Amino acid sequence: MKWVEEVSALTKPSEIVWCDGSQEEKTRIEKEMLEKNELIALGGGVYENCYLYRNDPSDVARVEDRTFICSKTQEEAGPTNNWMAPDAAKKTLDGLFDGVMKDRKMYVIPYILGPADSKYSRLGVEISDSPLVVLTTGVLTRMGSIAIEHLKNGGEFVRGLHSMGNLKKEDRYICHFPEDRLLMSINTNYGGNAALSKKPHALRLESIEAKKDGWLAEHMFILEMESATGDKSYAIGALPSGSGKTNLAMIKPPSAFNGWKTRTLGDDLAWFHADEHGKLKVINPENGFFGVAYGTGLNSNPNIIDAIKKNTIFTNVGVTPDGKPWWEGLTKDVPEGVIDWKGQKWDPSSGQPVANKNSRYATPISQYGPKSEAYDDAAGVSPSIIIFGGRRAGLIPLVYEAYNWEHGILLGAMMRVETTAAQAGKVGEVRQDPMAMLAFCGYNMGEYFGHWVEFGKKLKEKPRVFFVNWFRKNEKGEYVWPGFSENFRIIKWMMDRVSGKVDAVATPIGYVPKVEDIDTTGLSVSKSDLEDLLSVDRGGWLEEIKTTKAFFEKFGDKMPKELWDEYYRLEERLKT
Ligand code: GTP
Ligand code: SPV
Ligand code: MN
Repeated sequence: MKWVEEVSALTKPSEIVWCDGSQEEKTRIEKEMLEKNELIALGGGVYENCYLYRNDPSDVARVEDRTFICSKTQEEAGPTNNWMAPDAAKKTLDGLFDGVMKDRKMYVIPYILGPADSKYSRLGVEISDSPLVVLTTGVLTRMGSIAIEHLKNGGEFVRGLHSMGNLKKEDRYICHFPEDRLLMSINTNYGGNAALSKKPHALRLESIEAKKDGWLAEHMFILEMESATGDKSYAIGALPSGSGKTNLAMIKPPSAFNGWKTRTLGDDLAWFHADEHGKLKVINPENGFFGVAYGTGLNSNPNIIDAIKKNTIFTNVGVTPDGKPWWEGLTKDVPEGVIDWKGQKWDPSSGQPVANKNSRYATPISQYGPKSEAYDDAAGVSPSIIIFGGRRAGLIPLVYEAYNWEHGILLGAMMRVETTAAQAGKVGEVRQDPMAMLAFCGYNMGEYFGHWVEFGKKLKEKPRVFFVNWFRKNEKGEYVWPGFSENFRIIKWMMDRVSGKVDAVATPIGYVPKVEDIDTTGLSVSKSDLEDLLSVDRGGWLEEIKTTKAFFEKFGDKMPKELWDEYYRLEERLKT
């Protein structure tokens, strides 16, 4: 309450609103936004309690160059993070926040990350003048009274201060103060910049806590698989933003895999701990999905299509004349008279898409059909498979497996992938994105790699580590692998590896499947294409690892010896 007073003295709002997370509150905020034309009600006889919010066109993705870690020293933030000295950053931000909420309501938004009764869960409070942030946090976390109850028990909490400000790009800041467990974000209203519970709290700040307390906060999906005989197992995986986590989390096995069931626990974030028996325990800190709409349809992700027909907030999608949301991939043909994501009548000759490529839906997990019952389980689940992967038009095989835990960490740390529309800047540029955490690790990534090594020592039984690439292209620029539900064939191979049903080919980069061990029943990919997708190009890999070596060298003596050892073993195998 003291902090709320301080913030209101600084930002000078017209009113303070304490959020309780109730349905009445949600309805009231929606109504106020509708009246001000900040929300558009969707319907068309299909969508129920669904709304469209249009972000400013200059504010539709995370801005990595405006995101700062304000640790005491630059060394703590490491070479992959933008750094500002905490005092200087606070001075600038206090100036920008001074009086910024004049004539606006200030919302106090308490939330829990993780199942309410889990010992792994964490508390936060965001103060924001954005009603969109209230609605989004209401979907993505356990928000309101339930969090207040936990705060009353004296729980520590992260403070997040956010204002839409004036949306001016040059004055946009997303700042993290690890010493104070404080976040400050201004002049943006886009998801991951403004809804501070998500990337700023659950990853950037908690990754630092996780390092201190011996756990890991990761950018990963969590998937449950159940065989025809009722055996359940779990896979978690890191693919960079806009590279397939949500789709893999919601995968529906192809018809050839009769009897197999898949269910979702989480699509973006995973926190892992080792329990007292040395067992890996993973929870999803979130309570909903903030998924990419563009490209999502019955062909790619049939599981989500029903869930997003109610209680969903869409951002930056198009809208049909009868009030349905629309984006490329939802249906085959563009609807007549569609309005584009900027609110203009779409011009087919413009060459511009109807929906923004980073358009999204925010949907509660509770109303999603194939959710795992374990999503709200305080104890978490124990995955036997860890997947790393990303978008690469060439070189990286469809799938390969690490030789051991340390080698698995190397696979994650070596990740070089193409950028997507999820972050502002150039799309399709290959860059190093270790564990899909480049933009989300709140401290020196050399130490982060070392922490992965240490964490592994706590596990009695380590998950197997795999690397995937669904995005290899042929000379014509087409994807060779059909992807989406067909990816289950590869997951099935991973399960067969874990249970020892199949052996594999040892190559310099790791184990690669024998072509005959990938179930291709009903698949259109030819045997020679599959052989191609699984081939290892030594020359190309030697080039690849040169770039990685230069990247690793940036971390100097923070880079763990175990990873260098694995790196040199890999280099040696490739050369000989
Ligand atoms: P963030 O929410 O930004 O972290 O992204 P994400 O990793 O959850 O990615 P998502 O599953 O939303 O996929 C992003 C884009 O990749 C979408 O346009 C998908 O259609 C596309 N995509 C996902 N899986 C596949 C696949 O197996 N093959 C192909 N070709 N495209 C895919
Ligand atoms: C991502 O970019 O990885 C997302 C969307 O999941 S956001 O939460 O906006 O970062
Ligand atoms: Mn993400």
